[in-house]
Amino acid sequence: MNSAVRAFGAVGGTPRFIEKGKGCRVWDADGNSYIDYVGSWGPLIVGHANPSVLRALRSAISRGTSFGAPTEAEVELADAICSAVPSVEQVRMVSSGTEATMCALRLARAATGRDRVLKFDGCYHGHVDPLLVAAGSGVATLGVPGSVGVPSAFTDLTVQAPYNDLAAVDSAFARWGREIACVLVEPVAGNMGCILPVPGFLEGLRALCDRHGALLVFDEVMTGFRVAYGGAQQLFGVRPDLTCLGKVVGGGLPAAAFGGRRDLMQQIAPAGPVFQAGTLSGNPLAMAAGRATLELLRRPGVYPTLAARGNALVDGLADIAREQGIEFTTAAIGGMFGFYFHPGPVTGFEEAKKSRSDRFRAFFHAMLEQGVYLAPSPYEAGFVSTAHRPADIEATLSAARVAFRRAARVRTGTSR
Ligand code: KE4
Repeated sequence: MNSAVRAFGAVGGTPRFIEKGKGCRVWDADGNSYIDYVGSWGPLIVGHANPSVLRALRSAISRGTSFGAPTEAEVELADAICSAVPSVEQVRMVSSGTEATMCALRLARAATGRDRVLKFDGCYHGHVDPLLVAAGSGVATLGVPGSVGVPSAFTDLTVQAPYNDLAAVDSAFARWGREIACVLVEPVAGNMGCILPVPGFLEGLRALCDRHGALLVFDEVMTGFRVAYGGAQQLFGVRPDLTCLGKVVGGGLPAAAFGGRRDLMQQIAPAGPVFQAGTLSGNPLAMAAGRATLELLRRPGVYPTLAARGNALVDGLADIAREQGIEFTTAAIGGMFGFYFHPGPVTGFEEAKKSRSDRFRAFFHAMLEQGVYLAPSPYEAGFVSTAHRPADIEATLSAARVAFRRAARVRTGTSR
């Protein structure tokens, strides 16, 4: 198990060992096939074993795997990212989203000369020590406060606020205004289910950061190239100072990035004094897979189709839950979605934690048994790909009619 998130800790049972994927489906080692809504936790937006991505990889691998030196491929992917993401003027490639947020934090602290960082309860930014505070995703799934092994000295400078709560952020700035280097936020929260920013939330963060001289950092590791080609910042029209990217930009291979204003990025070594390095940063194979994926995403109609698939799925689920009298609420934006066994609305971590995880558990297994592969936690988002067809959504909803009946039989409500 090379990531705690893949364990079935929240749902019980045995994780499936996946043997292959093709399009929107994966096959386990026993030959069972599943309609896949995990998509390797987001990267597989163009489906498994996409022919264009495989072609690009075959071409790249025929020239070697890694050189630890500049290559044209990494410049081309960097150009594609800078052209796509409104606030990104310069970008540095790294190998994971965790690395991207870790570097963005270091840069924000260096650029402002301040030490505190503000994050939101239920948001997850990878497993870098100072951000393992009230984190979502696997940390929430396992119900651990953060992680043992992280000295309090490493988290004492991390300020927390409830997601979607501008007043709490205003209070934090009132208390630590000149000490806060940055506000780090998932512009759509995908690590406590799927929670959209309430109108004015992102704009309010921008205004507060401007007023107090802090940087606004969008963690778009999940939303980047997922909710729109230019990410959530293009969709919501809010321009952060720094952006973290991952998942889709590697097309299923290890690649991530952080970038933003040129005056900030010029402070990164070797141009500036903020050290950053990485053996496999800009790896040619990952660059090839990322570039091929982004090329496919530039085609007309891709994002409206992803959104239509995601909306058809969550609207269908909500209709069936309503027919069966089950408290249920959903969210979807672009190709990502989430749902809660909760009457709604769910705008933050406290509400998400009150959803009926016992019913989620029953629903999850009933879907798995019928060949639908969801994330094994109520604190994760789901993803559709360009390979999901209307027939796949219909098959998923047929399975859900059975799964909701299984969930409805769970009477004793245990919210955790
Ligand atoms: P990685 O280090 O896992 O590449 O990225 C960390 C990260 C950063 N920011 C956001 C918004 C993220 O969602 C993630 C990683 N997401 C989890 C699933 N919610 C990855 C799954 C896993 O850790 O196995």
